[in-house]
Parts: sequence; structure tokens; C-alpha cells
Amino acid sequence: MSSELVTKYFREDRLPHIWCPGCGHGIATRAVMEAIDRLGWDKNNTCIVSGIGCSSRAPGYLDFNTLHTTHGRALAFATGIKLAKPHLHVIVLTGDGDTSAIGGNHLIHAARRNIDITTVVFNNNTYGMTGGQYSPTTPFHDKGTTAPYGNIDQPFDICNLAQAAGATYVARSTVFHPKQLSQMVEKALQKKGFSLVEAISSCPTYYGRKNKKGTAVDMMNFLKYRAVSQSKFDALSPEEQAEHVVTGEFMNRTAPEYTESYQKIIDLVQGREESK
Ligand SMILES: Cc1ncc(C[n+]2csc(CCOP(=O)(O)OP(=O)(O)O)c2C)c(N)n1
Ligand code: SF4
Repeated sequence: MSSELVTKYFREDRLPHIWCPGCGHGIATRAVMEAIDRLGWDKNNTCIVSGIGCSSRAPGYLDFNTLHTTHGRALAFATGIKLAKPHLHVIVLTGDGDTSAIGGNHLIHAARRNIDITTVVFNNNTYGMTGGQYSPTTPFHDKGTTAPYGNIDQPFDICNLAQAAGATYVARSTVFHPKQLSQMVEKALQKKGFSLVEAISSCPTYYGRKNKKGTAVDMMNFLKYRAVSQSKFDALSPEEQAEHVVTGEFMNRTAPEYTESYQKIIDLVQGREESK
């Protein structure tokens, strides 16, 4: 992390961070900070919200208006903030467990409403903070402390889920590709509506160890190998596809935004707008 970004955006009294050596979450956090820096957003008008998890530690380190909420509830809190103060930029930094397991319903409904919140999911395919239990994104057959013989649940594709639910910007990259990741976050931040960027991250401490993925560097190299474009993915056999993940932009559209629609109702009730 360049010292300039740290000085500008981090609560230096909260450092050093407690992420393990080789954890991908710091890279994802930096990608978000770089995007905010390029946009020149005012920290006082930006609110960053998380649930609980290693990924959800991020807002604690960041010198913005931040909320470290209950596990799975980041989007519920963020929705309240955005409705009360629509002028604020609201960002959710969350884990795959936080957002697609306990918080899965909030994700679906935030996307369906198309509320102007950007969610960045740090997806390390496991519950890092609580010791490596399998999550809804753990690949089929991979191991976790709660799946010692291999996961038999079909994993969620968080991007497909957000898209199907109604999000207006959806993209995926990895922490091996921080530039691409940061550019996607920048586009997501500018989108009026619900946007989601999935950052495939790495947890060498639990997921890597349980699944014999080698060192933290081996895991980063695996991300490089794993990430392919849609066209490359389509040309692979089903067995090969199981080893890879598609990165890129999946959705970029315009749709009515929730707080604006809500304001129209307020205007109507208060007699400032005609009923349609
Ligand atoms: C209501 C509730 N249930 C469970 C927990 C325990 N808990 C804390 S973090 C966590 C999982 C975190 O996993 P994830 O969101 O994937 O983030 P990561 O730590 O992997 O970054 C769980 C189950 C909790 N704090 N609160
Ligand atoms: S347990 Fe995993 S996710 Fe948590 S800080 Fe360590 S490497 Fe990162």
C-alpha cells in the first residue's frame, strides 16, 4: 500500500492490521481506496459499511464514516443510511459468508430495489474469521472445517445472483488483478443503482491449508490461472470449467433508483408532485 494512500484514507492509529500474511483482503481494500481516490470523493460524504468477518475488518481501518455492523446485516444498515441520507455515497465491504449466507436475503432485496449502494464482496470461498467453515461459494468437493470430506452443496455464483435479482452493475475480478478490480469498483461507484463487484480473494490460513493450495504465493498464482474471460471459459470442457472462474463485466444497465422513486412518493404525499 503506498504511504500516500495510507495517510489519506487509513486510520493509522488502527494499524498494523490483523489480516494474516498473504491474505488477499488488503489488496481488495486498496483497490477500493484507489477507485475512491481517482473519483476524488469527499470522505465526509462517503459511508463504508460492513458486517462481521475478516473482510469486514476493512472499514475499521478506513478513515471515513464507517459502520461495523452485525454479521450478515451490512446491506440492511446500508439501506437505512441511504434512505435517510440519499446524498451520501454508501459502500458495503463484505465477505462471501456475510453477503450470501446469513445476509443472502438482504443482497437479493437490495438488488431488487436497485438502491444506490456499491457492494464489494471479498470472496475467499470460506469463513475466514471463524476458522474455515464452508460457505455458499466454496467450490464443489472442496473442504472446510464443516465439510471435512468435501463440500456437496452446489456453490452460488454471486454475480449471477445479483444480476438475476436486479442489480444494475455487476462485475468480477480477483486480487491477482488489482488494476482491473479497481477499475470495476470505480465504475460500480459511479453507477446510480445497486452495483456489485466480486473480488475473488484468498485465505491461505484456512481455505488454502484445508485444500492443500500451497503457499500464499501459490494461491495468488492459482488466481492468475483460474481467472478467464467468458469466451475462453465457453471453449473449456466441463471438467476444465470447474477449475476456472469468469472475470469481467456482466451487467451495466440503467434502471429507476430506489431512493429517487421513494422521494417521488414523499413529494406526492406532501403535494409537490401530481399522481401518475
Ligand atoms: C449472527 C452471527 N452469526 C455468526 C457469527 C460468527 N461469524 C463471524 S464472522 C463469520 C463468517 C465470516 O465469513 P465471511 O463473511 O466469508 O468473511 P471472511 O472472514 O471469510 O472474510 C461468522 C459465521 C456472528 N458473528 N454473528
Ligand atoms: S483467516 Fe484467512 S481471511 Fe482471515 S485474515 Fe487470515 S488469511 Fe485473511
